[in-house]
Amino acid sequence: MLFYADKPLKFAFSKDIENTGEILFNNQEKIFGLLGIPFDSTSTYQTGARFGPLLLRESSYNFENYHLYLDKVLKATFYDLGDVQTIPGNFHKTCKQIEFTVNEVIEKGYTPIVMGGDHSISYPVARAVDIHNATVIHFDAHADFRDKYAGEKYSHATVMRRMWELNPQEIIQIGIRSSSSEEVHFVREENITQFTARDVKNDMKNVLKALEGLEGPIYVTVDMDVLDPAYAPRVGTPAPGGLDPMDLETLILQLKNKDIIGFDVVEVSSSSVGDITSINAAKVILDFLFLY
Ligand SMILES: [Mn+2]
Repeated sequence: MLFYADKPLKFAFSKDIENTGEILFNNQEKIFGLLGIPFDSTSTYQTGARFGPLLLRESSYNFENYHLYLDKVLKATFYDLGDVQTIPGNFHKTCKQIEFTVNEVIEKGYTPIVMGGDHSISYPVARAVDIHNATVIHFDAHADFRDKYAGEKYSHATVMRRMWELNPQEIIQIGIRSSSSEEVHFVREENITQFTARDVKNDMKNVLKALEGLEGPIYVTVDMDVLDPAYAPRVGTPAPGGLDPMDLETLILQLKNKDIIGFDVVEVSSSSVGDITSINAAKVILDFLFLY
């Protein structure tokens, strides 16, 4: 690589796999592999999450490699591995390619960080990561527990139901403020831990306590509509009354010292440089990386 040159279309601060040669893995530290999944064929309202990975990478150049609140320089080792090839309009074929690719990423020793894409893409990622016996932390405005949406089993609106079927240890939902009555019934029947957006606003300490007590492997899925549309208007399905970026930062930083086996950020449908939604989404990924 030229000393004063860089490839702008990889995530800021990430290592470039082509120029690094053989990657040396040891068991001492996690090495993260960033993957984009430009797929939005299940979106129902604002489409454009296929541009999420592109705009997320672009927005990532807006940040320092130093975290003021943590008083820490970014030390995490992470590689931008590029985008998974998707088949627009075909979830099933795309699903197979995502699962295959994330499996490869894991076999090579990386912990995957995935940039969606609409929320349906979290299901094949969770299959590859194997969330059986893991705790799933789900940040979202919506419960996503429908069995079917518009007659379809696989959708951004059913993704947590499909993930629940993979038998995770527990699902903890944070920021929820929109559900069907069937979903509320399901949450009660299946003892899902759910913190609404108002729970976060009125009793953040209680939410932080629940996260602090977690042991064992954890998979994290962040639907950016968890933020209020004031901060994340370019998402598939905006819902008023959401979290603010400081709430989300506090919650992500609470994942320190946890065994995170996979992390995804989805539903960014930004379409222009400097868009507030992709800026907030890039910040979520960087906050997570600052934990290492
Ligand atoms: Mn969702």
